Amino acid sequence: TDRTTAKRVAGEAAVEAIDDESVVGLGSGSTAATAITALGERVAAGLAVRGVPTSWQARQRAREAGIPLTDLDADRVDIAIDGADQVAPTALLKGGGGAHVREKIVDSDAERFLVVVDDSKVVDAIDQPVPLAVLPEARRPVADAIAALGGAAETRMATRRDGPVLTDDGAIVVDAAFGVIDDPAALATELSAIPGVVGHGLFVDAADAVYVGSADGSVAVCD
Ligand code: DER
Repeated sequence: TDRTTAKRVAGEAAVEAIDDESVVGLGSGSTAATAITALGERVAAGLAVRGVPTSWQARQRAREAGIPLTDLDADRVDIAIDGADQVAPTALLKGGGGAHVREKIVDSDAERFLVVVDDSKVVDAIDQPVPLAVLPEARRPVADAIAALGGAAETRMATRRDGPVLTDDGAIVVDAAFGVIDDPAALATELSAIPGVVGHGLFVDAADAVYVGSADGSVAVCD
């Protein structure tokens, strides 16, 4: 589909920015997956890199792509490539895949953080619910705190098992709807302060460059 082409060309373009001997943060989601595939092809052609996966899924994809793996104890990340659900001028919204806790750790450790998206993700302001990663026993107090901030909290329920979606670290995902978010930095600070919230999907001033792919196969790089 058009979205598939747009995602693929964005991922492939970002991978061209990776230098030999780099430690690469490997993002989660379908757009980052195209970057992992493209990186695997460069590894097969002789590029020497080590990857730090941001999720169980990214690790499996990296292994299938033949990318040697490392971790944050052994290496600092030189460049991270990751997707996003929305890209606004000063913030990203992430967490559609529930990988945002490890993604934020890896993406923020990176010297350079490249975001790869199809053009449907670029917005003037974030207006989708913000995914929170929440310790299960804190669900109700966190929901109350979200309400006190003027938001509406909804626990993300799984479709293929009874019960909630669980992150790789065993947290539940609570989607907090605030409508249009005019000041993502302020909201990010408030969300981080809620006891029991171990991560949220607002990445403020995080991206060093955004690769925006389109259905016609073109890529715009905004940095
Ligand atoms: O979970 C995330 O933050 C991912 O980056 C994700 O939401 C983007 O997924 P997509 O590239 O499959 O749209």
